[in-house]
Amino acid sequence: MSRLLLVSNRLPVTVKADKDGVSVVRSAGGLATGLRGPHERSGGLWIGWPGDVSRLTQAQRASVEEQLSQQRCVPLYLSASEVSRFYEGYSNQVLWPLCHYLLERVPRQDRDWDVYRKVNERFAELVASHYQPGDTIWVHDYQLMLVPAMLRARLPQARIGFFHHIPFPSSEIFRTLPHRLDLVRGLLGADLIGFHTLSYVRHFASTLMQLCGIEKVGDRVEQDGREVRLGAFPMGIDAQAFENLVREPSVLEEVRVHREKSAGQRLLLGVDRLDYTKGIPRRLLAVQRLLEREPAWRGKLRFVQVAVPSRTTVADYATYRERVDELVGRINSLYGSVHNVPIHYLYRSLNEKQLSALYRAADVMFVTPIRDGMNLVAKEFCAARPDEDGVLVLSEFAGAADELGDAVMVNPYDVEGMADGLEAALEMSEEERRTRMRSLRTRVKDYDVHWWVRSFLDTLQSTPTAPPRVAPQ
Ligand code: ADQ
Repeated sequence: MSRLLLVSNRLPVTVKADKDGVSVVRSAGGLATGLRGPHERSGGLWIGWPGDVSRLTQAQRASVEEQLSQQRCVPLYLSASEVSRFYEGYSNQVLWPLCHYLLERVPRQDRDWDVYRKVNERFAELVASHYQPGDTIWVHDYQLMLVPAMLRARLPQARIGFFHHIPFPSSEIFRTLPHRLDLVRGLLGADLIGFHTLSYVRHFASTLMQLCGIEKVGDRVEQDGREVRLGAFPMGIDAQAFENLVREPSVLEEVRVHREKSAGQRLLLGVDRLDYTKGIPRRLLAVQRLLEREPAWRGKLRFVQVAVPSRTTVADYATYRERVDELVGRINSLYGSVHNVPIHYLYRSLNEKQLSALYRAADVMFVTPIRDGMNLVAKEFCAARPDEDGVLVLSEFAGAADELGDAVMVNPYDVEGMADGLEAALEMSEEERRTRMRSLRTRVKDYDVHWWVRSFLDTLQSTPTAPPRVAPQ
């Protein structure tokens, strides 16, 4: 196995400082878990931003560096202005809404491109300085779309992969970006460009045909005498870990408490980052609509919506939060009683055990993003159901919909249709619930995060590297 250099905007760690000193704690996220094995086995490095360390003393900073290096992580520090313009600015206020088809959220002034380019350049420089011949480089996500070509310029022979974690939109959307061509050329520096679904591959292929004048693009394209491969690699989760968690006695005890609290009621669950792509307001409206048109369900539904605070310094997220708060208040005031309310809204993060207990206790999991690259929550819910019960209601605009065909599929733009889907889920027979859940679980377990890492890296390893350059005579 060749040495793996992983590159992502954030390192898979959190730096925690308290009176006892600083510690660098590994993150539990899907990407971190899936890549941990190959990262350690290959003796490679993970390069990225460790988060804000500006308040640390010199000595604390040195301790962070030491701990990072023990975990084979290489930090790239971002200044406050880079965080605001590269991360919050171009990445999260331009590329994020655009790739999720929300053109009206993209600022009219094209401001932060220069810093996006500059930070991508800094990443490429740092990666190149750690590169050894024979290494495999794997770059992740939309914050670093220019890095592959910047690396190719520095390391013509390197084997470079890129994975795009969010949707790649229709070429008609993508072409509205003033810097569309730079971004596409940035990606084409890679040997393999991976997406979650075939339709994202197709959108990228039509973008190439439209912007670069390439006549026909299949699963590979010629670029500067090199072959660039495109492929769909749907990301999975660590299914076994979720299954193990929900068999733990402490988790089962929490499941029992949730069920007791919902006695006589059905437990519906929503779990998301508080992000405008996740479709929380429309989901709330669908619950409201069901209560409005079917009085029999009033007092019988307990909808727990957990939203983890996210990108809180971006103005659009603050407005979105107010909208969700307002809707929850309105629905509860309309359909609550002195004894209970239909919506239980938690604005916080939960740990894995709390999350798994909720997944396992829920009757219906409501995952209704208006667009989502994949959506791992939908898969986590299935993995957490070894009892083979529970119904997944899933947006057809989540990448996961391609794989999880046994969910109750809904269009998140159709509130009435979502209320129908919710009702169908609530009324589904036990036999049908089990048949659907069994098949969902098979898919989630067979195509887990380890499969995803293996299939991407195997394909990348099999791509021909650039032919050696012949030095001029
Ligand atoms: P995200 O948009 O963050 O990821 P998702 O795939 O659902 O979306 O992953 C969210 C993760 O955060 C899940 O592992 C979930 O358990 C956790 N989480 C969510 N709410 C939580 C809460 N309240 N408390 C604790 N944990 C919570 C991006 C893309 C997705 C793509 C992934 C991976 O937007 O489409 O699936 O990357 O490629």
